[in-house]
Amino acid sequence: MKIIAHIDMDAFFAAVEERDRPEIKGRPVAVGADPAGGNGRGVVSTANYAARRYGIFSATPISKAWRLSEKAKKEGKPPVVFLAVDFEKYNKVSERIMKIISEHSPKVEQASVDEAYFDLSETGSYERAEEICRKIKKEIRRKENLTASVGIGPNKLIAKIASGFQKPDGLTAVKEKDAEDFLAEMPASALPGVGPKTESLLKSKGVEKIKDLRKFSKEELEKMLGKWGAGLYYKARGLGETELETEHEAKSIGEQETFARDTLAADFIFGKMAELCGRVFDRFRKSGFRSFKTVGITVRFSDFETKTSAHTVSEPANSLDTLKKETMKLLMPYLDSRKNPKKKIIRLLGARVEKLE
Ligand code: TTP
Ligand code: MG
Repeated sequence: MKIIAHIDMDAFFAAVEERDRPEIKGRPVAVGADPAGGNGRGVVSTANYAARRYGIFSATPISKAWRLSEKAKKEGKPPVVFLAVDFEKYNKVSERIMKIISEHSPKVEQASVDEAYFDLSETGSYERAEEICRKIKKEIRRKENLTASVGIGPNKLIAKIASGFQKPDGLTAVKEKDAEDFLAEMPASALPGVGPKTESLLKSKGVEKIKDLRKFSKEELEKMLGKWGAGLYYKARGLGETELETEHEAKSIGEQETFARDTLAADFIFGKMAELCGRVFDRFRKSGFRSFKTVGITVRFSDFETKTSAHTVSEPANSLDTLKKETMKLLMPYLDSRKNPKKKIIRLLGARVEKLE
């Protein structure tokens, strides 16, 4: 059983500043561009929860944030404390938080400065996974004096939506059997990738909630939204990726070779590609990695135009055969009109494997 967790720090930049400046405790805070007395350009990076009650959020124009603060002041409420962004400081805090998480999970994928996915499958139960998440939250509070919200689920999609479900300082676990119900009443925009544009298109088709999306077939969604629509079909049912992309996996092993003479002779090119695959596979075998999921090629034409293609296989692979087969499939279109309509001759070929585990 897969158990994936997602952690997201609460009002991250603002929370760090509040922690470091006891004098502003309890005040609304906006971290971002200089408001310059209402004439500032740029936007708010983030606002703490008190400032959010004034209508100030990430990406709110700083001039508007200033107006909202002035308005609050007139109403006798505390004005907003405006602070500049200190990336260096937040990055250091972020590193320490990631370290805490990695001490409790064998596999961590940092997704942004304040969020990460981590694998808790080894715990074997949701109860034990929750326990570990409570420990992580406690440790972050003790060591960094900050709060985080955590979600636990059968995949990254559910974990992420669950972490946002009870903010701030939340912990929400959604088991696989409950995932569909958990999503049903949420707005379609709760699904990652559904921005304002898609949202209004969906509304015009009568889709408000995630459960409304389930009335459409995969093909209908694809027609409506393009290739990406098929993904939404699965997301609406709570299905998502379970493999985390750790830095380890982001590594790749590749080989390339410039030909002695530029050519478009298929025999020669396929022969070279087979040779490159052999070299890549040799290094892969010696690397200690056990599988690869993505195969990629590079083609440089005689005019130095350089193209790359990659394909991710559905199951982790570990054979030279798969590597050869996939690179040949990627290579073929460069030998004919599909990707080489001007019949340009080739000067260099490369092959690589990625997403190593
Ligand atoms: P988020 O996790 O999206 O926001 P947050 O941590 O401030 O608040 P929440 O409690 O809702 O999670 O983003 C993390 C940090 O990234 C945020 O503190 C500031 C920065 N950020 C920007 O600079 N611009 C943006 O538009 C967003 C969304 C975030
Ligand atoms: Mg956050």
